[in-house]
Amino acid sequence: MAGAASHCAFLDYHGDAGAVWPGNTETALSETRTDVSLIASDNKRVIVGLGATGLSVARYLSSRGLPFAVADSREQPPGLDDFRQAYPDVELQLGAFSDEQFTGASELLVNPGIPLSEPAIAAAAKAGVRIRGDIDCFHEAAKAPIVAITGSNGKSTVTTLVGDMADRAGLRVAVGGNLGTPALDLLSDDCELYVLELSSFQLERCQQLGAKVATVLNVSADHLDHHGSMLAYHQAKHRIFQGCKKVVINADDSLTQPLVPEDVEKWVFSLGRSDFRRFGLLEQPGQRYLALAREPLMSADELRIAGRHNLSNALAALAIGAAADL
Ligand code: UMA
Repeated sequence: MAGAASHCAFLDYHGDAGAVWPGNTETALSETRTDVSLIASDNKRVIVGLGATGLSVARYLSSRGLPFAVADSREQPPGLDDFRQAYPDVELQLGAFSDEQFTGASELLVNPGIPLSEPAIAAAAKAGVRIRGDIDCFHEAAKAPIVAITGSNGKSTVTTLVGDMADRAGLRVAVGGNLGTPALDLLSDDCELYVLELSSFQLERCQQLGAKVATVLNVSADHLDHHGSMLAYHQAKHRIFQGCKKVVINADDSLTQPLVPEDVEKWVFSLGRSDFRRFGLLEQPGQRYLALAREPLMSADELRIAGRHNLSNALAALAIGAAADL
């Protein structure tokens, strides 16, 4: 059960585990800033931003008996009715964020739709509050391997293809993330493989992932209003490689090259020639094949998704499938 709002003293971590708003504790905060981060107890998690992700995080924390509160800067955020119905006793603060609201929390779980540069969140981070996202919760709970896919273009197509391939391979697979179902709502004890599409927004606040296979399909300028610069966007995307076991690289886009240790297994895809551990194109008289090394796998004409970009998407899915042992 989610904890209801607590009225115990702000620094009393032996009190009940209810969510606490530090609204009346400015004096205590300013006098004991160090103590606040030292006692970073488990009882002051705040979900920032409702929407589909916030609701999934609420369900996740609630299912584990972890107390939380919710803040959303809109008066009528998406998911409000569902939230109120499911968690009538959980503290919910609607309206503009303030620094005081967050600096006393132990952890903020921030919706991907909210930039981390939001002043109240930035102030909390500066004050030592842990900032995470739904994908961190997913990582700590998921028992099955994760295939993690990001990129500026094609990530939904490739995620869907890999999900279908895993399904055809007979695995109990769950597909979602930025695509459709929020990652936390996919969690299930009998799942054998998770295939996640992840956005740069989700990745920039993700502290751990540990995917079995991770890939950045391609990188071109996107969401720069959110990230502030191409460098920050690129860095966010590459957080997908944190702790991964195998990587899939697009040889046609140098911005996808990960900085990972030598011993991390690497698979490659390219619209150029196929090679060892490289899915590519094999030209034969009158025919072009998607291929691995010298082995033709299927005729490019048989592909039901049209366009050169989809040839690349299909090759990416094949490389990910091979890396994932499908
Ligand atoms: N909010 C605030 N303050 C703000 C901004 C937002 O409080 O300044 C609140 C909103 O009131 C709302 C919540 O935060 O309650 C954000 O809602 P949302 O609808 O933006 O987010 P979710 O419903 O949680 O959807 C998110 C993803 N949205 C974004 O990243 C913007 C969805 O991706 C994703 O499918 C979903 O989680 C499940 O994982 C959508 C998307 O557009 C499809 N993604 C971008 C893309 O693909 O390019 C990244």
